[in-house]
Amino acid sequence: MMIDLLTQAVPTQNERSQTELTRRIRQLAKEKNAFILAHNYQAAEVQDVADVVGDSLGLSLEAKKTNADLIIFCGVHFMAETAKILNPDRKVLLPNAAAGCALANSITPESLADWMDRYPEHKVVTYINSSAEVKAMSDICCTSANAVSVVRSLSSDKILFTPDRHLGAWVQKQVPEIEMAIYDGACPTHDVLRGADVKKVKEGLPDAIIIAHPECRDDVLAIADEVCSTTAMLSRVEKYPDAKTFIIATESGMLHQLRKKFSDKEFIIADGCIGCRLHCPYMKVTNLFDVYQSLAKEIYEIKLSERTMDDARKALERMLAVPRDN
Ligand code: CIZ
Ligand code: SF4
Repeated sequence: MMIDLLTQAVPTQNERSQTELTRRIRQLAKEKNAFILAHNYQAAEVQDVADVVGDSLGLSLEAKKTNADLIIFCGVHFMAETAKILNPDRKVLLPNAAAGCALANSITPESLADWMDRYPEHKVVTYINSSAEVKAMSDICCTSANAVSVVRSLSSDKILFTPDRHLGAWVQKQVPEIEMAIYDGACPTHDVLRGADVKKVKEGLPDAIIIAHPECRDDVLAIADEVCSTTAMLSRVEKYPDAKTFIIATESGMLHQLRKKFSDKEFIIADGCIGCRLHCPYMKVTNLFDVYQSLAKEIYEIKLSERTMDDARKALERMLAVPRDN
């Protein structure tokens, strides 16, 4: 049966409709006892083939609960690594090996060591968008869903926050009593969006509610009605039962879950141009055929040293003990 599936079609792009690929992926996932996770920023058809869609924290927790033999992580490399660290005995696959993350790549173990030398008294809080090696050097991890609570949970008035400078600055505003040194990385997808772009979209939609991700620049966050992680965006919409239109300042893939959940509301991407700037090339590199191949050939397996996994797991588990902010 398995051989049939592999030799039979693996058809060309034209022959293969998304519906047919989706059917085959689901069939193969059942045969192989595989669990498919997709991040909120993935292409709509990849989100739709998954067992669960969510943010990196929620998906890693889902991965912890499953007893599937294979975990297929449709997202970027650091997310699949996180799932592997939390599930060291399972086979975790990333469907497209080119799915990196410019923000995670902006910090290396060497550059973190350099910052740690400059701030020797500071506790290191590292955003989940980072490599396993960088997590392993950190005191604790955080996501956009728990960053403020994580910083507050430490018994330290000096924090080195890495690698996202916009998320760091947003946290600092909420904890002015803590001295924060903030690394200078940023997500290029969010960083190109300016407050002026969002204001222009809002001018045409004066009643719209603006929801922004904390990886955005502070001029965007300053005009947002809500600032939160992607998964929290789904619940923030419920705070505005009378609002019809929402301007969303994050990667465009997020609109798919919002539109599915709230079919009576309108969601507009904050640069006013779907597929233009708020489009992460790393998140969108994965397509349905990659997911199919990943399952069929069991590629690309995440492999990490035991030592790195053990150290990174300590930073992740400290974070998991802290409740979400949003
Ligand atoms: O943590 C994640 O999943 C990211 C990168 C975005 C978000 O805030 O959900
Ligand atoms: Fe990395 Fe930014 Fe893409 Fe997220 S949106 S995966 S932070 S480059």
